[in-house]
Amino acid sequence: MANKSRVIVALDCSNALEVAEKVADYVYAFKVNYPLVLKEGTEIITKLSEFGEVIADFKIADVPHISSAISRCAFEAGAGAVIAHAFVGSDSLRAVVGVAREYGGEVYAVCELSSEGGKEFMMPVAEKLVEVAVKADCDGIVAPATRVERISALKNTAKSLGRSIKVLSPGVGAQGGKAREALKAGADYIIAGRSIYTGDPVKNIRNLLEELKGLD
Ligand code: NUP
Repeated sequence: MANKSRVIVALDCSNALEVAEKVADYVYAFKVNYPLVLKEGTEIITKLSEFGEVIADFKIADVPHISSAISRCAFEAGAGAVIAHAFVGSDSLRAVVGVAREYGGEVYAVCELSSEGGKEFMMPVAEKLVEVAVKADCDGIVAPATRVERISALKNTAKSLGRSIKVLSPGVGAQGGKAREALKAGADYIIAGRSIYTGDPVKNIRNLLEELKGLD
């Protein structure tokens, strides 16, 4: 992926292409989710890929052959990475990684959701989910910017298994997480949606990058 900044913009807005064009020079990648793709079709991934790398956040969580098929749709459309759920277990995750490798793509596994509900079922088993992700050879995990201590805990879990994995961290801005804190806690990239695309996206992302100045 291009290495322009450590910000991934979640394009959960109807004017995704317009926003992407405006902020392309400031972002590491774009992330698309179901609301946009269900409305616009996977062609939106192809169109967005002209402005930068696209991560398809389909939170893939099915039996292996269906998880593979979903991943293939994303990569065929031009995605550079997909997000899958780790809780489905090693077989599905391995299937997704297998498809990703055919396309030279990456897989990130959700280990703990950033929302409050993420504490109910995921948090108690998140370390175990990191282990599943590492063993399935995922490129990284998704961990919450809303609870930055969990970013360091989960990254350290991977390290203790002998793998240095990338951490994508959503929950910045509208969900209350602080980008700088998330990066300091060990996130490699932060994901921000509403706090960028609401209002003036260029002004918003410039302000965010200003906040992050001085971090490597
Ligand atoms: O734990 C997660 N939390 C989260 O918000 C995992 C995610 N993939 N996301 C996604 O990040 C969510 O689906 C949305 O696309 C984006 C956050 O958007 P915002 O809260 O910054 O607007």
